[in-house]
Amino acid sequence: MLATSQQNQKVPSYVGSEHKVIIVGLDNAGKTTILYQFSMNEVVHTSPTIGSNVEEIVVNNTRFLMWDIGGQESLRSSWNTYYTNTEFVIVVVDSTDRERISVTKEELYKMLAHEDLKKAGLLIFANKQDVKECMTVAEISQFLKLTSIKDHQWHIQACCALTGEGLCQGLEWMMSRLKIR
Ligand code: G3D
Ligand code: MG
Repeated sequence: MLATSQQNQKVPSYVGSEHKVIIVGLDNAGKTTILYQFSMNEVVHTSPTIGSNVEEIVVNNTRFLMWDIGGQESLRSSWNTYYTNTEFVIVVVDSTDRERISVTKEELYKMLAHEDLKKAGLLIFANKQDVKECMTVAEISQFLKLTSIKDHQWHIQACCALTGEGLCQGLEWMMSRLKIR
């Protein structure tokens, strides 16, 4: 189901333009691994992202331009320079990192309040579900108070970026949101 732009897929005229997606989350959450799973379907050795990586992903003839934005503290203040025209925000959570989930929460609500993200859909990947004793989707949802989010469409998806498990379901949710607009 996943394909990259290199495969020269024909895009029917009704599909329209590309959808801009930004992938955010704290450093070490798994953002770059997820992006490369999407773009190459293989696990790569990653290094902390300086600045940003961008990949075009084509799923069932829908094109997503995905920006992987560095998550180190020094880079978080520049996340907003990427917000213009963003249709989806993917927040990657390291489900093993109980200490910093509160930082994720803070960054999440800051983003949701931003004018340029008013209409953006929110996909949360609860990553690293392969690790024993990680936080479950229910725990993360509760901690992030997701049910209180009424002004954005959102979805939380358990995943393991190393194997790719759960990633397609996340993309499918994004596709389903595009259809009902
Ligand atoms: P980032 O881009 O959000 O900073 P990376 O995160 O994609 O660079 O990943 C950070 C580390 O977490 C990497 O390990 C990566 O292999 C690991 N990782 C990513 N996803 C998963 C997952 O689902 N499960 C597990 N167990 N590990 C994951 P290293 O050791 O290369 O630093
Ligand atoms: Mg990275």
